[in-house]
Amino acid sequence: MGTIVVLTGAGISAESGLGTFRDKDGLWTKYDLSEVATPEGFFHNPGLVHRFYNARRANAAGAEANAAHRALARLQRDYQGEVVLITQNVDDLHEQAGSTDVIHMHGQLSGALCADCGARWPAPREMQPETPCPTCDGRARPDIVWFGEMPYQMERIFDALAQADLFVAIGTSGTVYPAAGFVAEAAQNGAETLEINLEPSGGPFDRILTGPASKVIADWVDAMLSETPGRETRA
Ligand code: BJW
Repeated sequence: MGTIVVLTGAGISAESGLGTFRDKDGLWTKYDLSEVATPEGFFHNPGLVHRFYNARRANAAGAEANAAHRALARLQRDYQGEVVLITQNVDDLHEQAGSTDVIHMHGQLSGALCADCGARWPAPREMQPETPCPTCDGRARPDIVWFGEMPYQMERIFDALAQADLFVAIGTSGTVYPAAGFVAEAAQNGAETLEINLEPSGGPFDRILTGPASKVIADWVDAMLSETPGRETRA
């Protein structure tokens, strides 16, 4: 028992048909990240950025949670200790699988944010440069954390990393900070660290399980729940 902190990345949604960023055929092989994932890119060409995120929103709307998302929801529900779920993903597949209180540190496709007054509201299916902020009539942007911006809920994340007995990174290449630094932070605080990935990212983990998330996470969750016999509430 204890506190498990799980960090997920694009790899967990890959088997749901959502592309990763840095794999072969990943999004950053087709788009220039400085054009679509920075505030400067948005101010320079808001139409391009809206088209990029409108397409991502449409893809995500058609995607279904996979066995990996469902296994993590089962862990959150049945594990007797605390499970803190942090995702870098902007889709809602963890929630679709039944997870609650997910920390979306890089924002969500379902949200809109005013670039002028900071108001937030549910994103329409399609946003355009002309989409007005309902509060101040200013410029609407996707509620996504771009390069150079501060990820969300960092205080809560660092509190969780300080409490962690086990830190697990799933399907993330460990190239984007601050998320890439969580493993070192958790280890420094005394947590055991585990990576689950198709292939090792090269990060400083104590243990690594390789293979597709849908299979490896389901097996790992089974093992975690069977370590505390009699405490699992559902088969
Ligand atoms: C599978 C699988 C399967 C595939 N099963 N696995 C120099 C040094 C250090 C830092 C910086 C620096 N220069 C600039 C920075 C900071 C910058 C940064 O880190 N840059 C690096 C590129 C160097 N970071 C920032 O600007 C962040 N803000 C910030 O730092 O604020 C200051 C701060 C200071 C101190 C404390 C706190 C804050 C903001 C970063 C915003 C990232 N935004 C993006 C795009 C927006 C979201 C979106 O459009 O979706 O977020 S970039 C993109 O990368 C996206 C992702 O969330 C993020 C991480 O990607 P992820 O998830 O790891 O995906 P991939 O594709 O890289 O990897 C997929 C993995 O899955 C692979 O490992 C596969 O093997 C695996 N896989 N199939 C299991 N079936």
